[in-house]
Amino acid sequence: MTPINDQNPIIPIDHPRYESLKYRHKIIEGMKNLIVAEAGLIAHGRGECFDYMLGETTNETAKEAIIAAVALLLTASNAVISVNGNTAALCPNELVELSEIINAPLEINLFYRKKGRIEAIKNVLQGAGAKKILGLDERIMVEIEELSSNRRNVDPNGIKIADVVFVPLEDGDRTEALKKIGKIVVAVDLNPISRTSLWADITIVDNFIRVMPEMIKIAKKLKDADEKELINIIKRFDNKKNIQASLNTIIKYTKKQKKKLL
Ligand code: PTJ
Repeated sequence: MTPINDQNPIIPIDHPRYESLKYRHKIIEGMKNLIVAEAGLIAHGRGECFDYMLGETTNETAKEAIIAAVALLLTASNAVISVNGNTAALCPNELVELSEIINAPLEINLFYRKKGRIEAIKNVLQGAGAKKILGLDERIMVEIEELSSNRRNVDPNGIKIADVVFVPLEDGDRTEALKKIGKIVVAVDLNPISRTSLWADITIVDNFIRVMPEMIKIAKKLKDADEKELINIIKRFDNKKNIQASLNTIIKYTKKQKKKLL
């Protein structure tokens, strides 16, 4: 069996954890290429831990949140997709495709502003076909005063004027700040009790790598739906109940694993 080599990750496809290792190595490679922050590796590991406890599948609860999220993004006047290092390394093609289908621009917004990262992320998105990327021109950026981290610097044509902001894989401060300035927030976070999850209007508790293809599929389906139908989907969705259901999934899954030990 070919070993997993950190320098040249050749992961045997019959490895029981092939998928998980494949994405782990995308994050490692991303860090070497400046796309991912060093802390992005830790964030990814934290996500993996919750994914284990959710059974590493997109369950019905997550699907409900995904449908509501897409409906919300499609009804927005100015939706924007916020891109950080981890999301750019994991699913650049899907970010570009979703952005085109829902007509929401991609804005690079980073917590760790190491020199060269914006450029590296821009390149990976352009390589995936992105034609327009916001958050690139330092000279025009404006500040969100409610936020003290680097994420306060936003594009005047993107997050600043957006009514709905999609923040996959996020740190809690910003979601709270975005809520305080009246934005509607859609989050993807495997941790159902993170501050982001609790503050967001719609929280998709699932792995970003599974969420993106599912969102694209649903967006293609709902794109031509009439607004009334989309609004009904949004109205029927209850984020608190959905998060509770995700926590129940973790409890059930853990109990099932426990029983296997008896
Ligand atoms: O690229 P930057 O500089 O903007 O930095 C990005 C990171 C991710 C490093 C930064 O935002 C950060 O430190 O985030 P946190 O506070 O670690 O939060 C990340 C959240 O995403 C955690 O709750 C993780 O459980 C969750 N998470 C990690 N990987 C995934 C995930 N959720 C969904 N899908 C994943 N693949």
